[in-house]
Amino acid sequence: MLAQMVRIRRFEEACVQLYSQTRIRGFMHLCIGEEAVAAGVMGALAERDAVVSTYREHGHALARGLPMPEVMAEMFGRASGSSRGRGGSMHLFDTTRRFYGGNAIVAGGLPLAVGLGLAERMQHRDGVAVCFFGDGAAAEGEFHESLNLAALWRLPVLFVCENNLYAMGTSIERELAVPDLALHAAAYGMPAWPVDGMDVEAVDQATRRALDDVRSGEAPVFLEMRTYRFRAHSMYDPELYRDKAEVAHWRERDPVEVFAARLRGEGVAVDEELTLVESAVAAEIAEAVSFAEAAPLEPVEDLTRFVHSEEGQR
Ligand SMILES: Cc1ncc(C[n+]2csc(CCOP(=O)(O)OP(=O)(O)O)c2C)c(N)n1
Repeated sequence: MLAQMVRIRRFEEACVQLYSQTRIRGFMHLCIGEEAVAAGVMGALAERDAVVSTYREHGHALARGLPMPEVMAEMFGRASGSSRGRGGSMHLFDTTRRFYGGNAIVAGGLPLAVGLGLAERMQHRDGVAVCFFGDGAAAEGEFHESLNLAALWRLPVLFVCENNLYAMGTSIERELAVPDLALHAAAYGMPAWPVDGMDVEAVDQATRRALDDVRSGEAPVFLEMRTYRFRAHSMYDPELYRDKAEVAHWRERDPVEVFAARLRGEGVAVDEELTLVESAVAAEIAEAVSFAEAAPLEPVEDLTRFVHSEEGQR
């Protein structure tokens, strides 16, 4: 889990550099600070589970197993990207890994996850549809429609709210009349509890427990991951809405540092391990960038392909 978090962190740091060099263009939202949620949830899932994400999804995609070269090529808008360069940072997608996408629409993934959960039920499979979304989604109608239907039909859906306290520049207190997100879920009759989203072990344990509950067919479950993004909302955000002191306070709870310190305290040779991980990740990133740069753009004649589904195409 530590290695996965380091991998996500370094990937995004590399993306910042590439973005400042205009080699990556368009909108880009980073999950630096939130890596424990990506690593902890994904590590607990089975391959048969379906995942729906948001526009802040690089970490989810990497932890889910999308190959880094394909993710990087997508960031570069190249044809060998996971979405053929058509989606970019916000729309990583890979059906072979049951990763049904980043989604630019706040709360847009929730109804998709409910549909995927319904499909599991109708096809007599025991996969769970896992849906990531931010606290901002709780103010959208789709959130309430989705929780209601999932609970009413007792669908195998795990709702994972990444509560990082802000919806763009709006703090949760200014955004929600009831900022306790577990209460929203409880109103629809599903088990819901808060989790320390800065602690990867807590995330892993909570997810395993929630998945057991969902698979046993009782009801959907809602987890509120209490987390924080260390960087701005997106690359264009001057961050005028929060104190530097608040950010510094949360940085003391850096999920990578905290977990490494805990392992050190338990006598695990973390630093030796981290040196190996750092060099493996650096090599992985370098290879991904070369792959992305060498990849072609989609030919113009393919512009209208995939508007309707094509047999055998991903
Ligand atoms: C339906 C919809 N409304 C508004 C927006 C503009 N918008 C983009 S991000 C964002 C805030 C979302 O915050 P949150 O869900 O908490 O996610 P976070 O960025 O904190 O990860 C908004 C309002 C949008 N993309 N979609």
